[in-house]
Amino acid sequence: MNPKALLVLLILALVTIFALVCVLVTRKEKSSHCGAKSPISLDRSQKNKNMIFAALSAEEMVQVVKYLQLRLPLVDASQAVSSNNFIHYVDVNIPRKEEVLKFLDHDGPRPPRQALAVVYFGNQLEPNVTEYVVGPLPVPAYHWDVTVQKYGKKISYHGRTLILSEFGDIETFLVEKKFIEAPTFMDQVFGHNGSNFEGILALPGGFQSGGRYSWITLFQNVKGFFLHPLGLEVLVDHSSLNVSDWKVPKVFYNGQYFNSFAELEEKFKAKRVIVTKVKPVSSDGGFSSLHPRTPPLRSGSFYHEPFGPHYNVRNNQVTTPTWSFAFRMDVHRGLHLYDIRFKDQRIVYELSVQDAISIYGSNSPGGMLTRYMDASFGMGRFAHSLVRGVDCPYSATYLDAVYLIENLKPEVHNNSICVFEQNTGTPFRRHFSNFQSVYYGGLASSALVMRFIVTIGNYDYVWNFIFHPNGAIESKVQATGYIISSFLHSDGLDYGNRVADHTLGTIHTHVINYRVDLDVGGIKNSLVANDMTFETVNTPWNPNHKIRRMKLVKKVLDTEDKAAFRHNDKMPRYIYFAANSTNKWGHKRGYLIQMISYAGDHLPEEDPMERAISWGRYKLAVTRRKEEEPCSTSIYNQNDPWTPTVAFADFIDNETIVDEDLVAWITTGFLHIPHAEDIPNTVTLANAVGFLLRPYNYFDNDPSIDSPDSVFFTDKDDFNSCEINHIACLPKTAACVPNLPPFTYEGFQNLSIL
Ligand SMILES: *[C@@H]1O[C@H](CO)[C@@H](O)[C@H](O)[C@H]1NC(C)=O
Ligand SMILES: *[C@@H]1O[C@H](CO)[C@@H](O)[C@H](O)[C@H]1NC(C)=O
Ligand SMILES: *[C@@H]1O[C@H](CO)[C@@H](O)[C@H](O)[C@H]1NC(C)=O
Ligand SMILES: *[C@@H]1O[C@H](CO)[C@@H](O)[C@H](O)[C@H]1NC(C)=O
Ligand SMILES: *[C@@H]1O[C@H](CO)[C@@H](O)[C@H](O)[C@H]1NC(C)=O
Ligand SMILES: *[C@@H]1O[C@H](CO)[C@@H](O)[C@H](O)[C@H]1NC(C)=O
Ligand SMILES: *[C@@H]1O[C@H](CO)[C@@H](O)[C@H](O)[C@H]1NC(C)=O
Ligand SMILES: [Cu+2]
Repeated sequence: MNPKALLVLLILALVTIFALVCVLVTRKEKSSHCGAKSPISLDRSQKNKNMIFAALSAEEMVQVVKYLQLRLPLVDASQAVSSNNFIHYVDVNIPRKEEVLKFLDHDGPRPPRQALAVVYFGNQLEPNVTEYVVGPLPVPAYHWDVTVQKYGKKISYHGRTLILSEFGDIETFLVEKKFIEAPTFMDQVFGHNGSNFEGILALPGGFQSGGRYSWITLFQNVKGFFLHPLGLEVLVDHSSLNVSDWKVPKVFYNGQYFNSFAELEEKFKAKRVIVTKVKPVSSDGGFSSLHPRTPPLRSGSFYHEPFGPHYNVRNNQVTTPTWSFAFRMDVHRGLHLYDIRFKDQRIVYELSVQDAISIYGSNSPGGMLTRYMDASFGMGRFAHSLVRGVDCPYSATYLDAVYLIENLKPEVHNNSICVFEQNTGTPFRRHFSNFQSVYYGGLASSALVMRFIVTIGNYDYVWNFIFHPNGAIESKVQATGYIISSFLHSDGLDYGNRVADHTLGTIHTHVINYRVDLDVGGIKNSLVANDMTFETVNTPWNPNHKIRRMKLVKKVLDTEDKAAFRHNDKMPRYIYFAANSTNKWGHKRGYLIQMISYAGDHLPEEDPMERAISWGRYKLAVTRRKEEEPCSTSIYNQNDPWTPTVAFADFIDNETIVDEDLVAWITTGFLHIPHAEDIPNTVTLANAVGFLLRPYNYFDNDPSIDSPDSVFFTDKDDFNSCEINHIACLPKTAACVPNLPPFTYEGFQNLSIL
């Protein structure tokens, strides 16, 4: 063989070997996925005990429905109208705290598992709402009417929530019976054809118990319709359970009021109506469209967990090396967290969202009457599937929630809760030293986040519960989505900013209430305030000099009245739940409540419906915990706020709160004056409020010093080596292939379109 050919062969062989090696090496790298296994062991026996807090499973819901259907005269809830008897919803009924603690902490018996089933009895002489406890699950044998025991009175039927069929009936009523009374007006002004309107309902309806008088504001039926008001609003009297009795007592158009559509038609024909025509927009909504206006760039960053997640989720239990808690989704109030422990010590027995209300101002009737209480619509029920990589980090853990409401069948909300670890890219703590000696010590900020997002009509609320490495718990809610608008006319600018040709972004508040049942070092706590003052004293070493010396002010707030801080009250800057025990330094172990809020005023107290939202009076109120006071409000307050089923103000009756089981009711919120940049959507940035629960002499030092993620090295150390500094390992370990599942989304499946 000639040497040239040999050389060619040799080169070919080498190339082949090289190629093979390359393939093998890349294969090997491809298969080296990042640590998939969670390092957290779940063997602590506590875990399954916390199923006591779990939401009902779909099977349990089905059992409750079956049981009740056999015993009560009910129709299928998915087909029901208000004049029927039907199961409105089924949720879990959490046992009394005393029983739960006996079971969790003292090997007491497991309390029976029970459901709460709420039945609307519309088909009887005196319609009512009845709440039943149904148990024991999984095979129910009893149902008890607990309504009067729970609320101290019956729930009147006119306080019932609006069911989907009622919304549908109102639409049909308007389109089929009312709009046609003004055919010329509807055609010439709006080109109305029976399906190009969309409406929203202002609640509560009217001014006194018993009525349902709702203003419906009409919009162009396009994407983001909330921003396309037409100037037409209709008052519907839907008080009667018989749709044939419904009426339209008033019609509003462009600043003018009419007694009926017939009158509007007549005056329009006589040219006595001032008309402002709105140009129809395309079905994507034009300026309200969320469709990207720029082609996508392949960019963006995502969270990377080279070592796999540092948390574990099993059933209804979340565990990290330091934190653990149980959770459940409540159909009306969203996520409830229970038995929150740091290093195995319970800090919070329950942390739950109570309500989110929005009160509006406008020169249009619907806008000026709107006082929404979102719990009545359902902050769990309307928590839909989350979108990977946008709503939560791509690699987050996604959990399903199941609800049974206005249906006989449970409804699964796929991937509607997410859990993830968040590195915010800032130091949680750090110190650089070139004083005395040279070193660096720090800890990256890394927190565990649990999130769900609720969309009730126009708004999206992002609810976050965040667990920090120093034992702090953060609760944060962000608002985004569409604003609701009014038709811009006359003195509209007194009620907001103009954001489009005919659109007024109306002023409103977002006010949010949480219940926090803290158990700091045991269930018995006291509330203590620390603040500062300046005192004027002579300097001890020279009486000729005076100094203004800063000093601590300490106070035990010993009654409910002293522990209720009204919205505009000055509040001590440090306010904490104190245990009866002390830390190593002799201080009462405590947890501070620190609020982040820019709340507007909730509603003047002389307003006849104010008691229904009287939790809004107080930015913080601490009360003695009572089993009969589980919530600051009720879902029936929305439609009958004049005779509220639950009035929070009644909880504050000046009981002593020293060494008692205490609950903190925290109100936070913001005033929203919509502006051009709320179009098309409000951004979450800065529209974020909440509170922190922070240790205050609870520990003997900052527990984040024990974090295995801490970094420390001196000038003498080989800080480039993995052994000395775990951050140095990152480039190597993080070269693994992230375990990203394919993008899927099931949030549009089995969805009822509102
Ligand atoms: C409500 O109606 C149910 C079903 O008819 C009945 O059992 C219950 O006693 C009523 N409640 C009150 C308070 O009248
Ligand atoms: C009514 O008008 C809208 C918008 O122009 C159109 O999309 C829709 O198909 C029309 N509906 C009927 C029933 O004509
Ligand atoms: C509803 O009201 C209409 C008219 O007032 C009446 O004819 C009808 O019988 C009522 N229906 C029921 C179910 O009461
Ligand atoms: C939608 O309904 C079907 C049939 O009832 C069910 O198999 C499926 O799991 C549901 N999907 C979701 C996301 O709930
Ligand atoms: C819901 O989500 C889980 C993963 O979280 C997935 O396995 C399942 O197929 C999804 N769909 C349904 C209908 O449950
Ligand atoms: C609080 O501690 C004191 C002193 O140790 C004790 O006498 C008292 O009983 C304790 N109170 C409660 C409610 O545990
Ligand atoms: C509340 O109770 C305290 C002491 O228990 C008492 O001094 C005060 O007058 C009471 N306040 C009201 C408004 O009753
Ligand atoms: Cu807003």
